[in-house]
Amino acid sequence: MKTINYYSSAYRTAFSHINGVVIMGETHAAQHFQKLAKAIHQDHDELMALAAMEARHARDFVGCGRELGITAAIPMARRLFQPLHSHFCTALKGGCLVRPMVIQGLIIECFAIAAYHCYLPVADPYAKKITAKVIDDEHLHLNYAERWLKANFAEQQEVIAECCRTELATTMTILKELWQHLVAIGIDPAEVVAEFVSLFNDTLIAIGFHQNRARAIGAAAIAR
Ligand code: Y39
Ligand code: FE
Ligand code: FE
Ligand code: FE
Repeated sequence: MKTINYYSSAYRTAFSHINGVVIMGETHAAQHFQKLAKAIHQDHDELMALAAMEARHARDFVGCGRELGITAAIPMARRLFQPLHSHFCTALKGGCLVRPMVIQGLIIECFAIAAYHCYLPVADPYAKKITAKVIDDEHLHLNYAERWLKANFAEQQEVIAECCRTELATTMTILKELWQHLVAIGIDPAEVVAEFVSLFNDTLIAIGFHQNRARAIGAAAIAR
């Protein structure tokens, strides 16, 4: 295991950008689950509980920056998440639940789990404890979306597939823009991509896609 100097200026600049993306992502995630709670009455309380976890994550990751004496770079993060967030909001306003569920519950959650998992071995001791707990929560969020999409799979599979094609491309753009910052904090971005594609593939199969179609959806995401 290589040693990381959490106090080098290269580490701190990169961490500031990654920390900004994480805080922005968690803040959006909290809003997204609140909006879903309003739209899916039968699951209101469960979704509000997930929203509360996301708000907690945002606060906890602010604490990770504070611990290192680093301020998050928010403007870049806001720009990176803007497309996913606006696609989420536009679909929901148009009365669609499937797309918002795919964007937040499948794509963003799989991205979070893959990225946080790759971050764990290179995190400072304070952030490591927090990240480990956060990962457990993210699995609950993914699990909720998996159940919901599985129950709606028969009527919605084409919408789900199309939404994955569009939004996976959006997500890969975020990852590409973060590439050098990830490298600078000790994460191999190619490993994040590999873990993401693998987890996403398993999730597509769990909600009802046949193996070949699941693999094709994932392959299209990384081909661009
Ligand atoms: O469901 C969630 O909590 C997702 C919002 C969070 C997204 C996190 C995005 C992570 C990007 C790179 C992190 C490298 C450690
Ligand atoms: Fe979270
Ligand atoms: Fe909005
Ligand atoms: Fe989450």
